[in-house]
Amino acid sequence: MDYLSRISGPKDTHGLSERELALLAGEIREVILSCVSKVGGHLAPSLGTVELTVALHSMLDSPRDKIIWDVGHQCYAHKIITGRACEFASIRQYGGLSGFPCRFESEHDIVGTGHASTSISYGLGLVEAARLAGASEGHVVCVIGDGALSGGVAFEAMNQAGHLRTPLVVILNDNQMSIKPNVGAISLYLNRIRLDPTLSKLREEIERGVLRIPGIGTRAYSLGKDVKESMKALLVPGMLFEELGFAYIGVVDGHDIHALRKSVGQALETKRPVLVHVKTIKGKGYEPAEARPDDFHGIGPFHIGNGVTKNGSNGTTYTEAFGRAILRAAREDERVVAVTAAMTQGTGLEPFEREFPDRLYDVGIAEEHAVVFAAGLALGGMRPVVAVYSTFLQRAFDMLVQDIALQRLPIVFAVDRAGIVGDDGPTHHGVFDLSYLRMIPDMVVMAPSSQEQLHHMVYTALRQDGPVALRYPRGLAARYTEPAELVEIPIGRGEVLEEGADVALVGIGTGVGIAREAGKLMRAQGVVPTLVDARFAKPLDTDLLDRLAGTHALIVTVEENVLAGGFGSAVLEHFAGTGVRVQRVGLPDRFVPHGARARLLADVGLTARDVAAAAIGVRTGAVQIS
Ligand SMILES: Cc1ncc(C[n+]2csc(CCOP(=O)(O)OP(=O)(O)O)c2C)c(N)n1
Repeated sequence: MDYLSRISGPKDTHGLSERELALLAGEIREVILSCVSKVGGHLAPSLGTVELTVALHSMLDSPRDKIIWDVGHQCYAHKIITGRACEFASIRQYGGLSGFPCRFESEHDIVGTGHASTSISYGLGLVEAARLAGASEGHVVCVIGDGALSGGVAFEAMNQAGHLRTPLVVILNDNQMSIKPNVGAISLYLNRIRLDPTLSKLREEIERGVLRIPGIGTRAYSLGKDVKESMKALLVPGMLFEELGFAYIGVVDGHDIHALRKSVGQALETKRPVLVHVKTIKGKGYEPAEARPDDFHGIGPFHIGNGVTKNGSNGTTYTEAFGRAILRAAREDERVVAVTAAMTQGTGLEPFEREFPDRLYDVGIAEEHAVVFAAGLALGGMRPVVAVYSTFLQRAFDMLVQDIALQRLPIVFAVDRAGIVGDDGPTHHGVFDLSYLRMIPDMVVMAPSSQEQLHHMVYTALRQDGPVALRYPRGLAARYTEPAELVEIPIGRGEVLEEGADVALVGIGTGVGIAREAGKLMRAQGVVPTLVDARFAKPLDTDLLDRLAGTHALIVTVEENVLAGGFGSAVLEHFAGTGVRVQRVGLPDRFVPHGARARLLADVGLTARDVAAAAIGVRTGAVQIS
C-alpha cells in the first residue's frame, strides 16, 4: 500500500501524478475487496466508482468543495480517502463505520444518504444557500447513478437547477445497472448516447464548427464555454440534459483518471448546471462482481477466490415465502399483477417475473409512481400487489392516503424489511410503517407471525375490496411450511395461541415470537401468561382485547415498530380512560444505528427477557407503566 499509506486526507491526493492516482485507485480497490469479502457490503457499486472518487478528490478541496453521493452505497473509496482507511474494516459493523455517508461520522460526508435520487436537490440547495449568504463557498458535485436518475425527485431538482442556472456539477455514474439492469425510457436514451459514437463525434464537430463560423465562432469563444454549450444545445436537438438547462459533457470513461480529470475540470469551470456523463463498469476489477453485478450489489461475506458467499442461508426467508404466495395467487387469478420499484430481486419477485413477465412491472426507483400506477391498474380491474420495502414506502405516503385509501382501491402492499434490518442501519430500518399505515382510514394493516400465515394473509388480502398492507421482516422464520389449503382470515380478528391467566402478551408480527419466548421465561417464574397473535394492527380486535382486559390484570403489547403511533398505541387508544393496564414493548423514539439485528434488538430492549421483565415487573409494581 505504497500510496494509500501516504493518504491521511483528500488533500494528500493533490500532489500525485495521474499515474500515481491510478496506482492509488488500485490499492483502494484491494482494500474494499478484502474488507467487504469479510463483512459484506455494497461491493459492486463501490468498485465501480474508485477511479471517479480518486479523480474527484484530486481536483476538489473537500470539505470546502462538497461531494454528495446519491444513495451513498458507492462511497467506500470516499471513506478510505477521507481519513477512514484504518477503520474501514469495521464498516457496517455495530459501532463501526456506517455503510452510507454519515454527517456525524466525517466532515467530508456532507449529508447522510441511503434513499435514492436526492443528491441534486441537496446540491442545488447548498449552492443556493452559499449564493444567498454571499459566501464564496466551493464547488458542489453530486454523483448520481443511472438507477437513481430514474427517480422523479432527481428530475424535479434538475428542472429547478436548469431554471435557476445554478452552477452545480452532476456526475452521472452510468453503469447501465440499477440493482438489476436498469429499466425505462431514460435508460434506453442513455444507452443510445453510450453506444452511438457518432453522437459524441457530432458534438465535437459542432463545437469545432461553431468556432470556425466567422464572427459567431470567435465571439462565442470569447464569451466563453457558456455560450458555446448553449449553441450546441440548439444544434443538437434531443439532448435531454441540455434541453433541461444543463451543459452536457460525455461520454467519459469512468476508469480513466486522465479523461475524468479533464472532464471534471471543464465542468468545474462551467458557470451553469453541468452534467458529466461517466460510463463505469459495476464491480470493476473483480471478475465475479463484473460478471454478476446484481448478486454483488449488496452481498454478505464471500470467498475472494471464487466469489461464493460464505453464509449460505439454510432456510426460507419471508421474502421468498411472499414470492411463492404471490406466484400461487397469480396462477389462480389472472388479474393479479406485481409492481416493484427497482427491487424485483429484493422483494422476491424473480420467480413471478420468470413465469409471468407480462404481469410484472418494474417502474424504476419511483415509489410514488409505483403506488399511483397500481391505483390505475386497480381502477382498470386488475388486482395489483405492490411489493416494496417498508423504508421506501415512506416516500409514497401521500399516494397511500390520497390515491389509494380515499379512492378505496383494492391494492395489496407487501411491505418487506419491516422492523430492524441490521447492517444498513437507520436509513433502511422499516420501523415506522405500522404507525404511518394505521392512521389511514380504510387501510387494513396486518403482519404475519409465520411464513405459513403469510400465505393465508396474501390470500386474504387479495380478497378484500379495499387497500391492505401486510408487513413482514427481513430474514428467516423458524421453519417454512406452505399450507396446502389457503384460508381467508377474518379481517380484524386476532388469535389466542396459549391460554393463561393474569398477564396477556399480545404480539404482532415478529412480536409474537418474542412474546412466546417471554412466556417461557415467565412460566419458569411461576407466571403463566396468555399468548395472543394480534395479526391486525387495523382494524383492532377490540372484542378480544376487551375479553382479555376482563380476565387479565395486565396487557403487554409487543411489536417491532416505533412505539409512537404503533400497535401498542392503538391498544392504548382503545382503552383510554378505562383504567385497563397496558404496557407497551417496542422501539424507542430515536433512530437505531447499524449492526447485527439481534444486537440492536437487545440494545433497544426488544427481547424476550425485556418483555418478561416488563410483564412481571409491572405486575408486581416494580416497574411503572410507561
Ligand atoms: C428510494 C429508494 N428506493 C430503492 C432503493 C434501493 N436501492 C439501493 S441502490 C439501488 C440501485 C441504484 O442504482 P444506481 O443509482 O444506478 O447505482 P449503482 O448501484 O448502479 O451504482 C436501489 C434500487 C433506495 N436506496 N432508495
